[in-house]
Amino acid sequence: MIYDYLLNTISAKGAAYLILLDPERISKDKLFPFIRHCEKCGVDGFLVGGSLILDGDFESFIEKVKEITNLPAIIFPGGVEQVFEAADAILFLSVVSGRNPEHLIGKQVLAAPVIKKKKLEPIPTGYMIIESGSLTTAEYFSNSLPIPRNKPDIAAATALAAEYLGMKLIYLEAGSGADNPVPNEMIKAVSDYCSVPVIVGGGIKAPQTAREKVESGAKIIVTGNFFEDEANWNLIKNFSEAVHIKQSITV
Ligand code: 1GP
Repeated sequence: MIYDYLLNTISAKGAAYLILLDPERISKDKLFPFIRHCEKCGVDGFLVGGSLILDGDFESFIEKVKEITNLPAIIFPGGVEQVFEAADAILFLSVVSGRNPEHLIGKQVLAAPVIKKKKLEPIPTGYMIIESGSLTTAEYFSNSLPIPRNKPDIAAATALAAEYLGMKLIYLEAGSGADNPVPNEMIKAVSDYCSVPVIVGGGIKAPQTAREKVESGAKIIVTGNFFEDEANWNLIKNFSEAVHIKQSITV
C-alpha cells in the first residue's frame, strides 16, 4: 500500500520528498534522464498530474513513468478523466478549503467507480488551497476562495474537520508556480492541531525553504515547477537532503 510506504518513509527519514511530473511540462525525451536522476538523488516518489492536459497522452505518460522506475507514481488528478490503472495510487482529493460542492463531492462521485474498476489505491486527501499572491490555476479551476495566508487558525480548523471526516492526508497547496509558498506559521498551526501527515507544495524554489517547511511540521514536500528548467536539476539532491531531516546534518 502506497499510504503505508509514505508513512514508513516519513518515519525513517523525518519527511518524504515527492516530485510532481506534469505531462504537459516535461518532454518525453527528458523523462528518462530526469527520473533516473531523481532516483539517484533520493527522491521518494512522483505525483503525476496537471490541471490541463492539452497535448499530452496522460495514460501513456504514466505507463512510461512506471516502465522507468519502481518508485511510486501517485496520480494527482486535475480532473475525473485522469484516472489510469498504470499508477500505484491516487490522491482522492476534496477541496475542503472551498465551498464549491462540485469539488467537495461532485467530481468524487464520478471518479469513485472508475477508481474501483481500475483497482487503484485511493488516498483520501483534504486539499486546502492557500492564498499565495496572484490567482493560481488551482484557485481558478476549483472556483473557490483560498484560505487567507495570514489566517492559520482557519487552516487549522479546516484541517481538523478534514481529519474528522476521515481524510488521511492534508495537502496545503499554494499552487504550482506560486509567488509565495505556504507560510511556516500556518504549517505549524495545522500540523500541531491535527494528527494526519501534512503535505506542503507550491512555490518551493530552494532547499532551505523545503527544510523550513519540514521544520514547521510538513511531512511530505512536493516540488514541480522548479525542475522544469534543466539547469536546476543539480539541486535535486540538495532538496532531498533538506527534506530528509533525520538523515542529513547540514543542508
Ligand atoms: C503544485 O504543489 C505542487 O500542485 C507543486 O508546486 O510546481 O510550484 O513546485 P510547484
